[in-house]
Amino acid sequence: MRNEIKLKLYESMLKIRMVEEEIAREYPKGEMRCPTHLSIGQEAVPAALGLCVNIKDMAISTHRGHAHYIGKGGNIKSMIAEIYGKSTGCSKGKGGSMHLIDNSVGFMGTSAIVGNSIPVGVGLALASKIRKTNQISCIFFGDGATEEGSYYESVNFAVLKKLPVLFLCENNLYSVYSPLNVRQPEGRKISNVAKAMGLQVEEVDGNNAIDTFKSIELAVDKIRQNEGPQFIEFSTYRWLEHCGVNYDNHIGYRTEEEYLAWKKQDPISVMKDKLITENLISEVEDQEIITKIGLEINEAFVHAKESPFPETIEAYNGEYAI
Ligand SMILES: Cc1ncc(C[n+]2csc(CCOP(=O)(O)OP(=O)(O)O)c2C)c(N)n1
Ligand SMILES: [Mg+2]
Repeated sequence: MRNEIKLKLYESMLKIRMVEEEIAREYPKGEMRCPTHLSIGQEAVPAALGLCVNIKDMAISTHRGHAHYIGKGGNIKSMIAEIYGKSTGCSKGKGGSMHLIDNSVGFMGTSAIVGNSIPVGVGLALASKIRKTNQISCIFFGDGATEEGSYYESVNFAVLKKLPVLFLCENNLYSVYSPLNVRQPEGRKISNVAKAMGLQVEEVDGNNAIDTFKSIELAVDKIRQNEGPQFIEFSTYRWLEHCGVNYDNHIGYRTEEEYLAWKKQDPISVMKDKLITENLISEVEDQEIITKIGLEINEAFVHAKESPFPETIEAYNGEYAI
């Protein structure tokens, strides 16, 4: 893996983390009037995906979609304005945090309904195949979404038609407050079910950004070689509450020990240590990157706060910013 890619991967993860940390700081002021689901701790997969595909390739995501949008090359200004419900937002202020869409970077939408963006992603791949556009469709979803009927129908259709789809399952062990072991039979792996349905599958440590990158790069390559849809299950962990910006380990559905064990494998700190050990970055350079990203984020929040809300009449206009 080229050094330049390692640095880009680190910078992209950092950007995702810093944007969400700023959202977490500003959210309690009550100016972002939509539920928000953060991906802090889960930055490696979205950052890696963005570096393995082209801007014209398509991605589709879920209620937890900020990271995916930023990773895919999304515009931070447009995203923050959207979360503030402003007309300059990527969905013209009508969608909020859970409904981000931006055709200019191949980000085809996110949805609050668990599992319902999966068939849309498969449909996008079918369109790409029929139109011979060579775009691949990347579908982000959580472990919980694999319990939805739409997931099975979508996988079946993608395999049947050998569509250019990359299924990216971010298994963070929880669906809201329910751990996997109260939802799925013990010992049955999500990736094994996917394999049984005809997908080529990989299981990857989603906290290891380099392994994550390599697995996605390989899967994308296979899709481009017309080997059919690919599936990767990433193990990962969200650090904050399911919906909102707080820590919630004290409420009892998971333990502090479990959280700390995952936090120790923080994909960003691990990557930074690696870059320092390999002499690819110094502490000073790291600080420069942090300052640069910080300025960009600051600008985005100022822009969002200064932007107007959409006109009332816009509520009846079904067009999005595409
Ligand atoms: C069809 C449907 N059922 C239930 C919900 C409520 N809900 C919102 S997010 C969520 C958890 C989804 O878990 P997972 O797919 O693992 O994603 P994660 O939140 O862990 O990223 C649930 C059950 C919903 N939005 N839609
Ligand atoms: Mg989950």
